[in-house]
Amino acid sequence: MRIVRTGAVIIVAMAAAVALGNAKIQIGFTKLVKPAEGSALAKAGCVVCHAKMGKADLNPFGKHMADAMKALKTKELTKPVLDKIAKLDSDKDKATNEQELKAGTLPGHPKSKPAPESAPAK
Ligand SMILES: [Ca+2]
Repeated sequence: MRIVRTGAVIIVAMAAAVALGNAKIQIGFTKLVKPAEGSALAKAGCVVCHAKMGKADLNPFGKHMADAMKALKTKELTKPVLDKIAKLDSDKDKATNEQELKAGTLPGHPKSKPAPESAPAK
């Protein structure tokens, strides 16, 4: 019984640590990207990088970000991390991550993308 309880405490503590780590990344993201108020990006929260709210699974943008953080040997979301993945199109919707972040759309979800009229006029 005691072992089960200790195991449960460890699992809860680990989940809290993961949630805190993600919150730190999310705060860093908001500071760096400054998503426009009311945009899909501002409202998305965890879903910017995760497949679903409250789930550990990363979407394609989250995976690229995690790879970039690993390559740069950091556990924090920094500008060099964002710069490293700026030119990628993580969700393959023909808009780069940088374009999506500027437009306030979700770079990890192909159904969320900048409106075509936001492209520069010729
Ligand atoms: Ca995209």
